[in-house]
Amino acid sequence: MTRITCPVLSEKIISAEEAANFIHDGDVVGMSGFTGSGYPKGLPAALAEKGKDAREKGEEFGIEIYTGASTATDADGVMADAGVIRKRSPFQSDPSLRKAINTGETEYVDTHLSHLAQQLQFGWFGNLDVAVIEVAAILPNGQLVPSSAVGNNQMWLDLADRIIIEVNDWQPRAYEGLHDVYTGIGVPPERKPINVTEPFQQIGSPYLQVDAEKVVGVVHTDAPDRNAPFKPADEVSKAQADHIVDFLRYEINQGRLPDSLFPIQSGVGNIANAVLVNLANSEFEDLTSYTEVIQDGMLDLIDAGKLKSASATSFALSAERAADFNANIENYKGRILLRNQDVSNHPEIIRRLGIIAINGMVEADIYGNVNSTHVMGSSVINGIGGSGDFTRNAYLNFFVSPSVAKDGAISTIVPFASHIDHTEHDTQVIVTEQGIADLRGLAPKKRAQTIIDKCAHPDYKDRLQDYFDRAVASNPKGLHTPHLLGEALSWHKSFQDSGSM
Ligand code: 0RQ
Repeated sequence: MTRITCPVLSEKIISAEEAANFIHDGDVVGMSGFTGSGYPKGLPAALAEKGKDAREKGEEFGIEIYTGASTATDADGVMADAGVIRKRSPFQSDPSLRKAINTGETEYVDTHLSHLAQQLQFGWFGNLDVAVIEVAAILPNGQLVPSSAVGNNQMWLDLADRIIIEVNDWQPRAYEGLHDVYTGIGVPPERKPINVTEPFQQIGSPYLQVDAEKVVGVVHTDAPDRNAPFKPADEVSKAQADHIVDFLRYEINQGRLPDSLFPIQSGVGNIANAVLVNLANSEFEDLTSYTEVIQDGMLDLIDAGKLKSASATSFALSAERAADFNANIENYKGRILLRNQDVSNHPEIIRRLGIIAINGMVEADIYGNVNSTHVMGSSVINGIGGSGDFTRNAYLNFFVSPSVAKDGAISTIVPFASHIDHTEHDTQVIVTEQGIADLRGLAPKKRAQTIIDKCAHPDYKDRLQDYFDRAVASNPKGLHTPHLLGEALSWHKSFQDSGSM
C-alpha cells in the first residue's frame, strides 16, 4: 500500500535523479540522518553522480551539508568519494568523509548536537536552500511520519526554501506515534522553559509539519539504515562496565542516587554499549533513559524489563536488532520516544532531570581534561557529538576508554591531552579497565594523583608519576596545576616519531 496518501504531495513524485536537479552548486542543504538512521537513501547517490558528471564536463558541483549527526557509506561516503561535500556539520563517522576532512578537502564544523538547529536559525551558516528529509509516510493531510531519527528535521523543513521528501518503505509504517516533535523553543529573548520534567513526557506532535508549497519533489526509496554491528564485549570493555556498575551501587549506598538511578545517557561506541549490557544483568530496576541514541543494549534493557522508558532522537542498532525492532515495533510504543535533537540534548532538561552521562573518550590527561575527537591532536575521528551537551549538564558524568590503544603503543592517560573537548571543570569520573577515578570535589593535584593511581596502565604508570612529581617539584611554590611545558606533549611526539609513546 502506498505510504504517500496526500493528494497534493503524491503529484510531486519524481526520481532521485530528477530531484537532484533542484540542488545547485554552492547550495546549503539540510539533510535528515543521525548515527546511521533516517538519512536519505536516494538523493546522496544521485548527488554523487551529479558531481561526477559536472567534473567530466569541467564544471563545479559542491554543496554544504548539515544533518542531525553521522549518516552512512551510502550517504556521506558516496558523496565524499565524489568530492561534492564542501562543508559539513555537526558530526560524522564515515571513513571517506573523515579522510576528506583530514586532508582539508571538506571543511568540518564540529558542533554540539543541541546547537546546530539554532545556529542555522540564527543565520550563522547562511540561507538554507534545500532540505532533504527521509520519512516513513506522508498522511492525507500532508503531515509527515518521521522514520528512525528525528534529528534536526523539523528545523530544516521550516528553514529551507525548497524541500525534497524521501519516503522509505524499509522503515516501518508503524512508526506513527513513536515521535515527539517540539517546535516551541523559539529564539531569545522570547524563550520560555521547555516543560520536560519527566524523561518520557510528551510535549510536541508525533508528526513533522511541512509547507506543501515548498516541496519540489517526493522520492520513493526502499533501503535499510546503516545498522553497523557492535563488537562483542571483551574483557577490557567488561571491566570498564563493571567499574561503572559498582560505582553506581556505591552512590546508592551513599544516598546520592535512588535504587532506580537517574535517567541514563549512553554515548556511541562499543564500551557504552557494554555498560548497557552490564546494567541489563544487574539488580537495578525501573531505570529510565534520557539520551540521544538508542543502541542494542538499550533495547536489551527494555526487553529484560529493567528499563521503563527511553527518550532519544535516533536509533543506532545492529542489523539483527533493527530487523527485530522493526518487526515488533508495537511492543516498544509507550517505552520509546524519539524527539528533535535540540530537545533530546537540551542543557536545561539534562540539568533538570539529573542525567547520568556515560561517553567514550580518546584520551584524558592527568588533570582530567578529555579529548573525545582527535588522534594526536590533529586528525579528527568522529566529532564531539552530544558528549558535551550531556557531560557539562549531567548530575554525574563518566568518560570511559581502555587504558591503552593500538596494542599498547598509546597510553590513553597522558600528561596533557593533545586536544580538549571537555575541560577539567566539567569531567567527574574517568574509567579505564584498570579502575575508576572519582574526581568530584578534588583540586587539580589530587585529581592527577587519583587518575594516575586508578586509571593508568601499569606500563605507563611510573612514567606518569615521574612526570607529575617533577612538574610539582619544578617550582618551589608548588603551583596550582603543575606542568612541564617542554614535555607536556612529548608522549604524542614520541608516538609520531617512533610509533610508540
Ligand atoms: O580505532 O577502530 O582503528 O581500532 O579509536 O576506539 O576503543 O573502540 O572506543 O568505539 O568507544 O570510540 C571516542 C571514538 C571512542 C567515541 C570514541 C582508537 C581505537 C579505535 C575507537 P580502531 P574504541 P569507542 C553521544 C556521544 C565522541 C562522540 C560522543 C566517539 C577507535 O566514543 O566518537 O561521545 N566519541 N558522542 O584504537 C589514537 C588514542 C585512541 C585511539 C582510541 N588515544 N589515540 N587512537 N583510539 N583511543 C553519541 C553521539 O554523539 C552521536
